[in-house]
Amino acid sequence: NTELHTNSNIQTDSSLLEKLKQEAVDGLLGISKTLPSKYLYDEAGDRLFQDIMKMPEYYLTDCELDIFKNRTAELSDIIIQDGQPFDLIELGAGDAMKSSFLLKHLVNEGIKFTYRPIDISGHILNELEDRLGKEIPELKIDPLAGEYFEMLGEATSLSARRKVVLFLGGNIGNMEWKEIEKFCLELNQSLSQGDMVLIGFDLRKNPHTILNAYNDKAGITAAFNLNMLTRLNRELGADFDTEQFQHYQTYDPVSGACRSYLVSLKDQNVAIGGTTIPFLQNEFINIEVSQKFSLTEIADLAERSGFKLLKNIQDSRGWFVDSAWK
Ligand code: AVJ
Repeated sequence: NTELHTNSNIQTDSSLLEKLKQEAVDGLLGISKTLPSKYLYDEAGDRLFQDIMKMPEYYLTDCELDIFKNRTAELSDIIIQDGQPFDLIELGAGDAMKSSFLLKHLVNEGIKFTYRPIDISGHILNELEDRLGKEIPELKIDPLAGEYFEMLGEATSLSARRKVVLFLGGNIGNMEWKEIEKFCLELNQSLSQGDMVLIGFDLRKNPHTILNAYNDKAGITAAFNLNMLTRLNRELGADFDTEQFQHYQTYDPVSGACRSYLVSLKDQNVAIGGTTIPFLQNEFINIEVSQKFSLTEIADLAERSGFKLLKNIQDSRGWFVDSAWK
């Protein structure tokens, strides 16, 4: 079984590189240039995101940590349900900093479950498996490297047990609204009766608080975004001059969308995977959206995608919510 996983992961790695090339070139050839934000997370990107999470301005991690540290019993009560063994699947697990509090609690209670972290970054999954193996030796862990739904399908074919899917960190906000709706519908369709999801949403709040979290003075977020270009240089042999692109951040309280862009500082050509991409001065690349939500929007979304909202658990400031749906 372990062997089978290793093999399928190696295959996934080379097809992921092909996909990176295709998606990057397609995004840059469009009328409005864009790059998929999931590609921010290479090894350097993972490290820069760790730095972002340590910034005082970046409240999201503290909020969800507050929930996972202080409301652990409530979280596990919702998740355990009938007491039968289940699979705890985490989409975009990253370093599992928040979920590890829940994992420890479940293990301490003697609950039978397998933790299946799914992440696009095989690198971070290896580190995670090593670390959790030491921190929680009794934990059954079985990582899957790749895209969410492909790996969710794989997880379904590996076992018929009840599934609890974690999608934390406000990662759902990295999609446009249409994609969010499609994602939730697809999630609902790939699950069975009795399965459930726990989704972390960053809530609407003072616009200054939100903008500051993505526009830090030290320039860590800027470096995080510019690293995407460095990654394309390294992995696809592109020739972006990162000095000639500038980070620009916006938050629109009407739509709740917080967006980051890289602005070209001059007319320039960039070669990428055999294609030349022309940039005009001040032309921008759309890098990332971080959507912010109201509780009403979340309840509507659950209902429209066929879920029943079980419970909302918020941090003490009411800035973030983990929403449990069945
Ligand atoms: C990891 C998607 C939750 O959108 O807040 C942080 C990524 N981008 N700063 C977010 C991010 C810039 C982050 N998520």
